[in-house]
Amino acid sequence: MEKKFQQKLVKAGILVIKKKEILNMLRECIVNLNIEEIKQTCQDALAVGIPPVKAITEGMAEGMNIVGERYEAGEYFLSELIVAGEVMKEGMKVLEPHLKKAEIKKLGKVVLATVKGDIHDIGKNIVATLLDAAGFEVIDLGVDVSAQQFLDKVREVGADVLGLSALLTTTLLYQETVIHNLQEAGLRDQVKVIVGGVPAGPEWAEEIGADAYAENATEAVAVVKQLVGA
Ligand code: B1M
Repeated sequence: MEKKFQQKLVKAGILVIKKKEILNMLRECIVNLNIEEIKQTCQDALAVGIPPVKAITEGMAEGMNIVGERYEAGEYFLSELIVAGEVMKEGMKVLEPHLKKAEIKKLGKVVLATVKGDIHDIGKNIVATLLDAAGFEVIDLGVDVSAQQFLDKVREVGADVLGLSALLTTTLLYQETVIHNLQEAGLRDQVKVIVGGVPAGPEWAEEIGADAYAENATEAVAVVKQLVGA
């Protein structure tokens, strides 16, 4: 084998290992609540060519899952959940500007929020960011949003899609309430509804009369595109 070619292979191999290492480091920064190093690690990820979406979904978000498991196991407490959320948000500050943005927003309008009683917004924010980057106009209403607020905004902006995020088994039920209220208000036929969040699933979406479910943010973009026929 030609020496130059061999060297290229070695370089490529090293780069693959480096990328894996940095994805692990991103995960570890979240798990170890390492707010000092998260920004630099995100910058390192970009420097070695890890796409920002991958750094979010296969790095930091994986760390969040581990934090959740530790919380469930009684190894972490609420304070750790809060700090993990802050560490992830710091990382997002570095990665978000590097997500490629579609120049013209013409795919459709999406009203999105976390439902009433629920203040988890990290996953919902990622969904919003990726939809925005894919060319949707995203109207993010934030967290703890009531059915009335959803309805008002859908009416006001003529939304094509309504996105309901819920992370708690208790607040999951509120997704159904919003859909019910849309029906009552005669708006259900005008807007497609997508639901998401850890306790949701395709069966749940079907049960409550949503049009779609997505497990993660990248899937959400694909699903919302389908919903608007893009
Ligand atoms: Co909370 N929390 N939390 N928490 N928290 C969970 C959800 C929990 C599973 C932890 C656990 O026990 N393992 C548990 C829920 C249990 C249950 O209901 N079955 C829980 C609990 C119990 C609580 C409190 C009740 C704790 C307490 O006070 N005793 C409390 C509730 C507060 C409230 O909302 N009223 C609470 C509070 C918090 C913090 C504020 C401290 C913090 C949130 C900070 C913030 O969001 N700004 C927090 C955190 C960080 C978590 C975990 C650890 C991580 C959530 C997260 O950000 N994940 C979480 C455990 C876990 O999920 N494994 C947990 C990373 C994020 C990228 O993923 O949010 O799943 P995720 O979003 C994904 C997908 O779900 C999907 O795409 C996203 C990106 O890929 N997706 C959508 C989300 N929304 C979508 C919408 C879509 C489509 C896809 O279309 C519209």
